[in-house]
Amino acid sequence: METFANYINGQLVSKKTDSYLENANPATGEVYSLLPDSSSHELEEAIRAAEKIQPSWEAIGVAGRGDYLNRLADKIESNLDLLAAAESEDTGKPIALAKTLDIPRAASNFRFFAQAVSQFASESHNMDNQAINYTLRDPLGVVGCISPWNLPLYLLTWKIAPALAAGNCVIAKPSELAPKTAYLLSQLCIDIDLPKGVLNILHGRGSQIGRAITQHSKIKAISFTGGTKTGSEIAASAAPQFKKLSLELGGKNPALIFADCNFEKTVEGIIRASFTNQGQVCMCSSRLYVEQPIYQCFKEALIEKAKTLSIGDPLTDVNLGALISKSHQEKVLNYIQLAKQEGGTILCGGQRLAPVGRCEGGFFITPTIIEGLDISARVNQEEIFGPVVTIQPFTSEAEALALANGTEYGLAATIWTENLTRLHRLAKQLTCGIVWANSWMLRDLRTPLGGMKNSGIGREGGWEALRFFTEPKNICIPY
Ligand code: TXE
Repeated sequence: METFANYINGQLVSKKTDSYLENANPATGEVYSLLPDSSSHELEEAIRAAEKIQPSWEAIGVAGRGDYLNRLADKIESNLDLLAAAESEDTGKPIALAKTLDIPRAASNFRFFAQAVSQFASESHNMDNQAINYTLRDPLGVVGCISPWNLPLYLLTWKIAPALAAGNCVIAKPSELAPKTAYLLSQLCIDIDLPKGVLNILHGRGSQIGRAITQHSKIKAISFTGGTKTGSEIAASAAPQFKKLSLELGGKNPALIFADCNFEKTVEGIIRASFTNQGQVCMCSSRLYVEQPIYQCFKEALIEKAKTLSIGDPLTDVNLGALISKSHQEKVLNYIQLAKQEGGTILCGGQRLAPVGRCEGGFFITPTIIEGLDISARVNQEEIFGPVVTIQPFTSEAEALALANGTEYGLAATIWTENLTRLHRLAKQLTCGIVWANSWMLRDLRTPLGGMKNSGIGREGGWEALRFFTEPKNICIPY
């Protein structure tokens, strides 16, 4: 059995007591590793180390910090196979996806922010020739980064890279459901001699170590990606201390498909947007709205394509792997049952799958398309976070827009049309943080990423992330 350790003050620290959590491989259902069930004791140690080193981490300047981040990126790239295999083992995702998306993106996160911080500038304002104002942007000190299980290393590094680049020291908590690549990252930090205490990685339960991080008075900001319910708990516990908060939460993302779309390209795009990573990406499309004239043929083409998707052992060449856990599989299956009770028709999929062989005990669900549900149905309102989409026709642009905006979430939307004027018109009116036209998950790391309404507050990416992880101070000097 593999046993992971925390990374505190530059060292791998095993728990002294026997309080460890079990970690399963979702593709087989078997427990294969143990992780520390950390508590406030470990947190205090990590905060002491982070506070001690922070002034010198800030003092080495952007070039010095960028150098460390670039070295981490190099290490991630040279360990691509190891990290991709670990991510697949921990999450059940196809290894090819980990190799082409998760791990390369983790390296890019470090490279991007190493460079971005060297260009990060503050404004100055000439005040009618009376005075000059300029803004200093200092690091916050010690910050907390809490990340989920769906894109483990990708999202962990998306937070720690800008935090470190801006001169902060970090207490990071990866998801207890997918801790392995974070543990491997600590080893890479040791390999590059990252100064002790700059980054600390504490494993364990959200309700214990996660909560302790959000409540600790020495932690000045929390960057969190995860479920909306958890986000609201974090907001409530951080508010009395006026901590800075960036919350990237759930989504119920619409796809608006117009009759003038590029049909083939749209079918391909919607399949990818719906089922990548078993639908466990907060940006995944989950509500498909199709213009009436092409509804029937689009639906048929989509079902046909969904049925060709291969699903099974993530170490083989498959389109879909396993869902993260047994309880998550149950949750998704319950939503499929609920869809039937709410009057929906399952057009394809909707079943638990038990592949023969090694993955017999894994948590698989076939790609599912559901028709006939009203916008008010719970299945159309609540985040399912699995390979499940609903499909419905619309007859006018106004109706499409009302449906798209008709949930409490506001993360991402896609619009599929060749009409540029319509595209601009709709994009402006959608109440969400990101709109993709004729594409999905095309990501430029300079752009703001985040959601409106129950999808969170704040934005990550580019200058937004560097602004979040710094405190602006205005200096006013009369001429
Ligand atoms: O996420 P949690 P869960 C959605 C998705 C999923 C649902 C629940 O719908 O079904 O959330 O998933 C830590 N204080 N998303 O329960 O609990 C936790 O340990 C501090 C959307 O797995 O939000 C983990 O590290 N931290 C999503 C992280 O929060 C706490 C990605 C996320 O876990 C905590 C994942 C607490 N009180 C799930 N409780 C997205 N937006 O991409 C938990 N944590």
